[in-house]
Order: sequence, then structure tokens, then C-alpha cells
Amino acid sequence: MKKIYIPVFLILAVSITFLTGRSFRVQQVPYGSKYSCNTCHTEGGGTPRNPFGLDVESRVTPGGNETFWGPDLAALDSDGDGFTNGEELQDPNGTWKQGDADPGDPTAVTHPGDPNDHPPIVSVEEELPVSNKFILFNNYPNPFNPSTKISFNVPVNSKVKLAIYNIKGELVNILADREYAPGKYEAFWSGRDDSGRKVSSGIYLYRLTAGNFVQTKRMILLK
Ligand SMILES: [Ca+2]
Ligand SMILES: [Ca+2]
Repeated sequence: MKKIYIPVFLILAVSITFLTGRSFRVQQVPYGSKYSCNTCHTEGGGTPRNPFGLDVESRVTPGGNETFWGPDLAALDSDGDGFTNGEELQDPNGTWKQGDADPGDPTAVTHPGDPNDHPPIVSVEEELPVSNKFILFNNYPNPFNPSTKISFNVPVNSKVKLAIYNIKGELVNILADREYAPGKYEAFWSGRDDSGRKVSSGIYLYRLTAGNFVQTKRMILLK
């Protein structure tokens, strides 16, 4: 009878180790359940790791109970889409800990291992306007690399355009160009032109146009 018990025990032990190991890792990042195994793998558990998975792997010791999500992993842009892993997982500074509620805006969570999936270029920052005037806020961070946030306030329903120009005044990219309801919005620019190509480092201008309001500010992309 022992010849049966021992193999069954071993199979169970191996299975439990595999399952807890896998679920443990997924639970160790914000919104880990959203993509499950594909958070770190290209096509499910056991398949090659995606760029985010490779960065995670470099922080994992085999069988360890370490915490690997934190400011350094959050600050990386593993998939090179111009948004840090923290921005993609709605925890820009990497302060989330396992057991905490998922941070930020669930609808804005994107795949940190897929360069074709990135946060919306413009999203709502405050549901209500913070002033009865149009405001173009200073971008943050500035200088920046790889991405920066540009916020603007819309006091009344308006057609709003937010565009990026190079220092020669040539149009580089359009982040917003539609009707906006009153509120404060945040746009992200990842240092790419409208074809998705990374632009060279240097000074860029961002201009908000809404009705009679026009304002232009400068920012610096560092490489
Ligand atoms: Ca990214
Ligand atoms: Ca992505």
C-alpha cells in the first residue's frame, strides 16, 4: 500500500507547490488577476516570459517569499511603450503592497508586457473642473523620460485640442482633439510621434486650444 501513498503524496505536493508558486507571483503585483498568467507570459503559464515577466523574473529568487513589486520595478517601462509599469498598473510610485486594495483607476489598467496596450492618452483626473477658466498645467515630470503628464482644466463643454510641436513648430503628435465635458483631464505623452516612433531628445512645445483660449508651454525630453 505504501507504494501507492508515496507517489500520490508527491504528486499532490508538486501540484500544490506549482499552483501556489504561480498564484503567489500573480498576486504580488497590482491587478495581477487581470491578465493572470499572461501578466508575465506571452501565451499562458509555461510559455516564454514577456518583457515584464523577464523584469519580474530578475527579481524573484526561486521559492522565495520576497516582495518584488516596488518603486524600482514600477519605474521601469518593460515593454517600451513609453509608460512605466507603475503607470500601466495604476501604481506609479510602486507603493502598493500585497493585501492592499488595488490602486488607482481600474478602467485605466493596461498590460505592462504588451507595447500595443497602454494607458489612455487622455483620462479624467477630476470629475469637476478645478476652476471656471481653461488652464494648461505644467507637465510633470519635466524634464522627462520616457513619459510625462500634461493636465488641463475644462470649465464648460468645449472642443479642446492638445498638440505637441517640436522647436521648429512642426506638429509631432495630437493628444486630444474632441469635445470635452467640464472637468480636469490628464494627458500622457510618451515621446513618440503620431506614427509611434520615438522622437529625439530636446525641447518640445505643447499647446492647448479651446475656443479663444490658446496657451503654449515648453518641456524637455531627455534621453
Ligand atoms: Ca510600459
Ligand atoms: Ca503596455
